[in-house]
Amino acid sequence: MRLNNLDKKKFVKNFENKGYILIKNFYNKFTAKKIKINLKSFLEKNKLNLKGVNLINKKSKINSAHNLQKWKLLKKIQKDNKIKNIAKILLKGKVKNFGAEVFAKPAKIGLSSPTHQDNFYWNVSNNKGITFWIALNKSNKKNGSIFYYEKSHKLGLIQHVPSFAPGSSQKIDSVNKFKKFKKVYPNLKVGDVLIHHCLIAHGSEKNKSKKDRMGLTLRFIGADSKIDQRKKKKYQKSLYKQKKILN
Ligand SMILES: O=C(O)CCC(=O)C(=O)O
Repeated sequence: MRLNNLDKKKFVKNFENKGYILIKNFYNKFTAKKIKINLKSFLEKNKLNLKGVNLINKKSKINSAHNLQKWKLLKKIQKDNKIKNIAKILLKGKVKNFGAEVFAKPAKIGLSSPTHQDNFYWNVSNNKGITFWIALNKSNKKNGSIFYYEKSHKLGLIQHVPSFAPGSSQKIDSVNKFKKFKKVYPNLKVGDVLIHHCLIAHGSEKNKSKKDRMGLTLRFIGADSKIDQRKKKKYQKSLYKQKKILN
């Protein structure tokens, strides 16, 4: 995507106002399909010894995987200027790669992600962080698309509580806070990309439909961003406690 100065201003303004932005046809269908086939094959081969993977249905189906470092194609995608330039525009300067995840959400059994803000997990001190959510299947309200509370990033960081939900350990306890915010379920075609602010409240519902709903996420933070170690320790303690209770 090429943006001239005027488009850039509009693009950033839109993102900053709503807390997310949709870029249609970011990847053509052919490229998106290639990414999906390659990722699925990596996941199938490695699902039993991959760190941070959530399996369902007697461990045969992946719901989500939170550490894709060993996936060879990932580095290429992360370094692609098409992605990086947009991250630099939205974060207004140099950026650091902050990992990648897949939310595979298989048909009929895909789990929900409770409402949360990414920065409650990330602990980035200046709230300078974004996620690219790349649609590898069509995604809509029926098959558990991501939802956003539009403009909710303007509330700042909100207290979370343990969710005990696999793959999404913290949640905002009451969504009453968002009564005045519009809840949107963007409709995505294969290759479309959503980009969201690390403070926007978002989540997704179960996939009860017959269609898989796979999204690959790439995360970036500002090159000058620091991780708040005190908050990170608190978060890790909560994770550890939840794991102990669940096991
Ligand atoms: O894809 C989903 O269901 C949830 C994704 C999510 O929470 C995220 O990208 O931060």
